[in-house]
Amino acid sequence: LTQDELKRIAAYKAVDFVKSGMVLGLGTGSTARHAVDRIGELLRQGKLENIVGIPTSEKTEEQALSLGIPLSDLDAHPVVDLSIDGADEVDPYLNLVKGRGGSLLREKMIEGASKEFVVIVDESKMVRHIGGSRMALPVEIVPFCWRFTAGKLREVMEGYGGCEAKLRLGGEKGEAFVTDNGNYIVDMYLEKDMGDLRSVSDEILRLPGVVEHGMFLDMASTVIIAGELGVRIKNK
Ligand code: DER
Repeated sequence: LTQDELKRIAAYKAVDFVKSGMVLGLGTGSTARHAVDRIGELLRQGKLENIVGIPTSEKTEEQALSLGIPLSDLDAHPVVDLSIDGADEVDPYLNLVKGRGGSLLREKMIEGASKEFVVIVDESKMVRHIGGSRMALPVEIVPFCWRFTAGKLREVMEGYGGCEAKLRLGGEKGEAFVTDNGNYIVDMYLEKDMGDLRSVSDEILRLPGVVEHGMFLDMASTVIIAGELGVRIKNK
């Protein structure tokens, strides 16, 4: 099975949790894309009705619109019944790293407002400790004096084993990547396991130029893991 087939298997399994009448948080990324496709298909087949989707990115909004999924937002629905989204890393306590697609702020707002948050991954995303895999831990920051804020992030992380902090670049001219919210992203590459995730999170969020980071601590209620040997469902 290819990685994308595993992602689709996990995504379809998560859509089994969807009931007619639900307000759904629609995730962003290559795994969540399969879940949104599946929801659109079931709506078209009449197997699901009265669904309202809350997209976590402009990209997902476009996909959902093309599928005819009725859309709304958190202002109209401050409580979401169920969110389905991918993740970049999942630890044994269901803490996540997300945001390598750049949508972490809207994802965290919508998934934080959800009664249930089902994470869908292929088995390659499972880790012992989040942030330790030399992959990026994304932090959304305001563009104003971004070098200052990146420097402050490096300072904070000195206390947690140190990190490299790199501005995420987009476009062909190598200019800064800009999020749906008009902000920048600094990708932090950590030297070693951060240890106390909650205190790292609090220290990062206290920096004035920081908007949000990609650690989703104690937020997921279920993770669906698709692997070569089948699909596992792990609850909080
Ligand atoms: O950027 C994001 O938050 C995505 O949801 C990411 O965490 C998972 O993306 P993938 O399904 O394409 O691996």
